[in-house]
Amino acid sequence: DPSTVTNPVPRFPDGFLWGVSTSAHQIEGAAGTRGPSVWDVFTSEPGRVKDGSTAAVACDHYHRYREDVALLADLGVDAYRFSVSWPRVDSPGGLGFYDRLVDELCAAGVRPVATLFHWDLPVGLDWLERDTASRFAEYVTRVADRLGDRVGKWITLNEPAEHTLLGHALGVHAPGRKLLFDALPAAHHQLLAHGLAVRALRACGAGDVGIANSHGPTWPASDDPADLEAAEFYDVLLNRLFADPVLTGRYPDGIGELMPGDVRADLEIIGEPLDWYGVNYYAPARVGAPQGAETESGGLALPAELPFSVREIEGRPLTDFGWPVVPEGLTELLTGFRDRYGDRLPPVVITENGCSYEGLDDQDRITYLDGHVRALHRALEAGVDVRGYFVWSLLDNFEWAEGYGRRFGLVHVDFATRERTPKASYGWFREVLRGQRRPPG
Ligand code: GBH
Repeated sequence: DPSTVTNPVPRFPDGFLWGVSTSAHQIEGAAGTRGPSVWDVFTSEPGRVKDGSTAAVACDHYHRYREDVALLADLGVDAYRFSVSWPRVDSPGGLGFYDRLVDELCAAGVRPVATLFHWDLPVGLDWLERDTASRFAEYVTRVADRLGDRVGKWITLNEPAEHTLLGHALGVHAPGRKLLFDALPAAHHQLLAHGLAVRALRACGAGDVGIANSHGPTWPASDDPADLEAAEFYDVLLNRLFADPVLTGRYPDGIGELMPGDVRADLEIIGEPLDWYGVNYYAPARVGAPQGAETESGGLALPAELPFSVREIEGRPLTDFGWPVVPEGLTELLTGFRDRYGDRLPPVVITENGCSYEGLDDQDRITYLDGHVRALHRALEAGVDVRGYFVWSLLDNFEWAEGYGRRFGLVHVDFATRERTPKASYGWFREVLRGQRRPPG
């Protein structure tokens, strides 16, 4: 029986939050009332998404949310992280869907954790415009007014780093801009939106507010000064540019000067203290000096003119996506955060961790998740205050520019019939959760 845990994962503290994550655009489909998002436009343009697919139906979660909540209840998670679609909320009656979803979750005893932005910006808005930050805060108030009596835990933004890099600098995600360093204002405006949203949530009485930032350790390609410098720059750009202002109210040296507007006043808003800090972890990056040519990392082409190049991490198994499997990178990342940010780091929740593999008997996914849960426990033993762990993802779903070709789910989705089938990893996770609840001894 693949779901039998022969060597049970170590016991996490009481109250540790176990969950799974999804996002609106990747699972819901466009049914019901929902205006278009930048992702609807992007996927309608030829050549943008690998298999030419769109998320018009995706997992049809909009119609099947009851079935999906039943899967969550049967899995035995404490919490479910979903995202609220801004263009849906902007449409008449759109909030009703989340009302029903949240009621269903509460009835099933699963705590709703709501992400307020997971890349599906309403058409007509633009993160290069400062005003989008205030518009976000208004939208957040509308959501919190309606759901705040039942949603206790909030995430302002998902991965502004990826949304800036992939969507605005490299153009491989919506809105498809290739601005390289001119994309930085999109980062600043998202960070400002984060800070304004924290204040808006607090004004609505919300007490448990965080963000979900993507992070991974940066490993220099060698001790050569040119490699060390390139790796340091990459780390500033992808990790610290998003963690420093949120946790310390400051940009890393040299970054504030590149940002638009009155950055000092904005940083006071961006640095609004959080109740917890969400980390999405997938893999470390091996980074060296530029190589005078395009480099490829995990399926992503990086232009030659960037001041760094991304190299292969050797000697590791790769997921179907080509990402290396490095569980101890999670321990390293978290102890590194604790050392860097000290008392300014609030309790940490792993808001995403997972991998793409084919097949229902997904032993590779079990190995990946098992390794990362153990690595997380080692961070806890090393004194990092970790409060939760969410697997990406509950369902196979619309994997952005990869379309339906990458499967991250604990539950398989047949995209012809939308039929759900739990994989071996679903059974494994259920056993882990049962083990955590067993009385000690
Ligand atoms: C997340 O982004 C998204 O939040 C989610 O919507 C998405 O479905 C999920 O991940 C899976 O892609 O250096 O080659 O090892 C993930 C962003 C992508 C950042 C992988 C780190 C490491 C690639 N991450 N990347 S590699």
